[in-house]
Amino acid sequence: MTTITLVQGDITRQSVDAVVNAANSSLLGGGGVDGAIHRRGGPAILADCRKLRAGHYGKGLPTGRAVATTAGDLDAQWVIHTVGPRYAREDDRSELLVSCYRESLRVADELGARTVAFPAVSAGIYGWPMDDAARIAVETVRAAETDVEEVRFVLFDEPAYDAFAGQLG
Ligand code: AR6
Repeated sequence: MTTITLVQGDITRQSVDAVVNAANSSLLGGGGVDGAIHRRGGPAILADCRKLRAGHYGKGLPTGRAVATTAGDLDAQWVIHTVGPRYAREDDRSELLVSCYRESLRVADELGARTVAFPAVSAGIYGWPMDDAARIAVETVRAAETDVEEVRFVLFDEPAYDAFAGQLG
C-alpha cells in the first residue's frame, strides 16, 4: 500500500530514498528542478549522467522513460531522472506523462527505494497545466503496483500544492 503525501517546498531539501528529477533527454542538466538538483547534489550526478550518455543512452533518455544515478550530496541515495513531455494543446501527450510516473516507480522498485519524492513533472518549463498534471500524477501513482511505501509530491508553490491537494481530497 503506497501512501501519498504532499509537501510544499524544495525537493532538494527532502530526506528520501530517491528524488525524481524532471530532466530533459540530454540528461546533462537544465533549469527548474533539474538545475536545482544538480546545484545542490553536486558534480557526482552529472558525472553519472555523462556515463549514461556514453553508454546505453547515447541518444539521450526518451520522453516517458526513467533512469537512476547517484544522488550526490542530496539526502537521498538515488536521483531518478525522467523526461516529461512538453505540453501541446493540439496533441494529447498524457500517456507519456503517465509513463514518467510509472517508469520512475518501476526504477524505484528495482533499486529497492521505499520513499520517493516527485516534483510536478512537465508542469513548469514544459507548460503542462497544473491541475491536469496533478490529476495524472495522483491517478497514476494510485493505480501503480509498486513496493514504494511513500510517494511524496513536493510542490514548489501554493497553487501547485493546492492543485495536488484537490486531487487527494
Ligand atoms: N523543488 C520542487 N519543485 C520545483 C523546484 C524545486 N527545487 N524547482 C522548480 N519546481 P520544471 P518541466 C517546480 O520546469 O516542466 C528543465 O530545464 C516547478 O515550479 O522543473 O518538466 C529540464 O532540464 C514546476 O511546478 O520541469 C527540462 O528541459 C515543476 O517543478 C525542462 O526544464 C516542474 O517544473 C523540464 O520541464
